[in-house]
Amino acid sequence: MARILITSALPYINGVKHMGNLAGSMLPADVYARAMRLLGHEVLYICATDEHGTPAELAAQAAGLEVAEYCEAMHVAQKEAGANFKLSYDYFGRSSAPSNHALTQHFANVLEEKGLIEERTSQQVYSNADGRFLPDRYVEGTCPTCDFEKARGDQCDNCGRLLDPVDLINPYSAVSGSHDVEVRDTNHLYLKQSVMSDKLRAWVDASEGWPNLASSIAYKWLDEGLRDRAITRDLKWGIPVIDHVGNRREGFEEKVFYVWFDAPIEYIAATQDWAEETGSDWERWWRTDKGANDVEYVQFMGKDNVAFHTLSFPTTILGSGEPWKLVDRLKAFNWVTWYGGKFSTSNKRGVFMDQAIDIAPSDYWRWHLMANSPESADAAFTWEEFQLGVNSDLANVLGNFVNRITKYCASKFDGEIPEGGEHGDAEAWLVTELQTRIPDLVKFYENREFRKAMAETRAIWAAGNEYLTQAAPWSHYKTDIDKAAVGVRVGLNLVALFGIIAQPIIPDAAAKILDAINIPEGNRSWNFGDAAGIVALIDALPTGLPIAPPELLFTKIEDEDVARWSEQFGGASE
Ligand code: B3M
Ligand code: ZN
Repeated sequence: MARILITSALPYINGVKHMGNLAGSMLPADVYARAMRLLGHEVLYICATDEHGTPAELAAQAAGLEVAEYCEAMHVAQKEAGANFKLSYDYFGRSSAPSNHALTQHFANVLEEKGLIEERTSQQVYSNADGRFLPDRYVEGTCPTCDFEKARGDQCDNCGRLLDPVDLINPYSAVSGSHDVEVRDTNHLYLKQSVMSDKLRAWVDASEGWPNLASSIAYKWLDEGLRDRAITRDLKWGIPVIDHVGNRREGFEEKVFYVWFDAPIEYIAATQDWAEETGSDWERWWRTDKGANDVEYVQFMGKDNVAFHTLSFPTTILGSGEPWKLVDRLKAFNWVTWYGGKFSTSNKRGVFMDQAIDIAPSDYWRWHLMANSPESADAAFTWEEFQLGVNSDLANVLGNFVNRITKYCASKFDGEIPEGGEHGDAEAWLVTELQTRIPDLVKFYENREFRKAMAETRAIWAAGNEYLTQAAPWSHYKTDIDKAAVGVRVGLNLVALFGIIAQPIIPDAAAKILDAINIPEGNRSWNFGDAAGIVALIDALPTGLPIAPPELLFTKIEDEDVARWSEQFGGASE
């Protein structure tokens, strides 16, 4: 069994995330973590809120709160939103935690010793109206690449290009809107990524199991030539820059580290906090000299985060010369769009995690977002598809199967798994189906091919319905009760199997199903065995085991619901 470290990109602190954010990092990481645990692997799934930088300060200002207070409140809100969606983090930390301060400062000092950080004078946008430097998102203007007029100082939302605020054409202050800005000299620390170029390329060349989306982004940046990047900012909120004796570095008393420098380090710092809280050992997950060589480290993220995870963070890790664990597999996602356009809070387009949970149970969202995962291209969310997926896959295919067979058993076989009868053609057909489909399902999960895993899950559920049509216990009941008993017994074994394979995706419904047919917690893992094991699987439950139909599993989504939600949150009608 393997040891698998999983991280999903740290949700930024400036608000509860929308469903596209959920679908592009945290949810697939959770589904993968659950599947790997079921397969018996030792899994550690770490996430945290990403709390520094200009968006945090701007959002706090808008909320009329001190930034520390704001972050505290939003961390709690995001943690709760994650819990509502059943995200099974082993630890959900904060990048503002003391552990991350210490580790970030450690990395900066080590990198400077190695000659990879140097202090340089640089030009920054200064606002006369605001009396301050304007880092990153504090300044907006026209993108030099695509002419988009509302590009932010750190990144153009239109073409995706990473920017330096001084690159912007016609810049203005995002704080006051003032155009009275000028470029002034100020000192910052620079991370010399350019020096690491060859090492990074060799590492990317050697990587395995990255989807094309991830490696092509890494190569694009390497081919263009890596630029050295400032890793400090003129801000108050953040991790202070210190010297070797722990005082604030001279000339940096008003500066902190750049959010993207400290955020990925939080993956490690959060693991330290987890270890502290649970009395575990963090080093065996992160230090290759302390056992982390055996760890398979998998990262999940949206495509806009790939450059930071394939180039910047690896520069920190590799550049330190210390034995830290690097990512092994990197799963990157495209966007979930809202009817082909952007999610927008201000225009009431799209659903955010805190609203979504009031609309429908988390299982519905989890199923829909995973079945339509933006793996190879952007995927449009629509209420109509949401309705269709929930009604047909969950309610009709899975829900009906479970209800039909458990109710029939309750009414005709005293609610106990019946004995008697022999397997025949229908069972032989079923076994052949399962013997190819179950190993495929496991393989898709192992390869993190989520759409395929969801399609296979659905196909297995559908095979159950086909089996019942063939076995038709209700038509044999009066003439050959043993034959009916076989159909009911095998059907109930399928109920168990369907619940067991549903666990990573729809954990609540899966638990209801497995509870209803009294499957002990210890017997819910994925020990499918080989071909012979799969033969045994369809008749594994002890006869006489009491079962009951579960309470209602899925409520269908009506057309009126779709109409109401479209009006409230945007939809086709706009
Ligand atoms: N906070 C994701 C974002 O909000 C960013 C990820 C950090 S991962 C270390 O764009
Ligand atoms: Zn642009």
